[in-house]
Amino acid sequence: AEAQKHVHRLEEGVHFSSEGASSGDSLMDLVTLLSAVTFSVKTVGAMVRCLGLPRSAGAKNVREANEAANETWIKSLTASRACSLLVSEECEEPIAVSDPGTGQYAVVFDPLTGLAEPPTQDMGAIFGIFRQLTAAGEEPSLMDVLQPARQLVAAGYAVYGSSTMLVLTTGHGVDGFTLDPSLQEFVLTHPRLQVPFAGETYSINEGYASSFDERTKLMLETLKEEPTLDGAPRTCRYLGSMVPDVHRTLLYGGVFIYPAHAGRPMGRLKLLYEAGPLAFVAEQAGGEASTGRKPILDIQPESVHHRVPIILGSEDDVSLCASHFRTAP
Ligand code: AHM
Repeated sequence: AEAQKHVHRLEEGVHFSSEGASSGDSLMDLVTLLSAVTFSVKTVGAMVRCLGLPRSAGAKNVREANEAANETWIKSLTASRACSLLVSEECEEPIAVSDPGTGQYAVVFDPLTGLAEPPTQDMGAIFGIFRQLTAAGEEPSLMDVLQPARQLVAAGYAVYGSSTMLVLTTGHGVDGFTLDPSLQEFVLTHPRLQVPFAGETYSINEGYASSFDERTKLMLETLKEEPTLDGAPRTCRYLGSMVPDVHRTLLYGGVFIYPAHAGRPMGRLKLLYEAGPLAFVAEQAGGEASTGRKPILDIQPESVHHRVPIILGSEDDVSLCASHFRTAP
């Protein structure tokens, strides 16, 4: 019983308010959607643990794993009857939920990111929930998801690493939950997560250095030459898997960067279901996220797979990096 006192389960840990949810119905729908997200994360997490096993009942390769994860998210969100529109990184077009119930929400998600063949690194999932702009009872439209990330009602990510973690916000701070495999419950392990003001690591794929523009090259030089607030040199940490790279950055401070470069003039990461929800989490935890010129949260998506460069993490480090992009060329 003493141990049980310290176990706060997911339902008890999330901070809800009726702000942004105009009725009790929509608040209930939001809770239902978060349950569907939790179910998806548990299911995909179990599949991910079996990847690479010769006679795995689940996915056998990257393509199958992505398909299975996508199907899991679509099925559980659809079954919630709490949303009308879905945008997945795995689907070219948005999916209108044919039987939306009372659902007034649109959900954007990347069901499995960072998956490599063979599966040698930690992976993750990212999601964001918007309140639909079209009136109840009307067909959902693209406008329901083409909203700046500042309009998100909830967002979060799952890390499939040494443990499965779910980090989420409903716009009232950020909480982190760790899956207790024996209970199959998410336990509140990181309440009120706060990003340190400054950190010691930077996270960027330096392999592209020769194709960075002058500003990005200068930013990188600054990170290498300018000591941290403690006077220590910075350390580079890059897994090439965005969710664990961002998770480490949020927990310990520092900066995660995926810049534009000659091969990817808009960067690689997608605004709607990668950069936007992660930026929302970062800002809710006291960090920052910018393209260098503008907060990620203020970018108006032009399409569902719109890409943006991203600099995300500790306020001091993001500001140092972004200072290289703010002046006229
Ligand atoms: P995707 O948009 O094709 O899913 O790729 C996203 C992943 C991120 O998890 C990771 O940060 C990035 O691609 C790594 O890209 P790179 O190998 O170019 O450094």
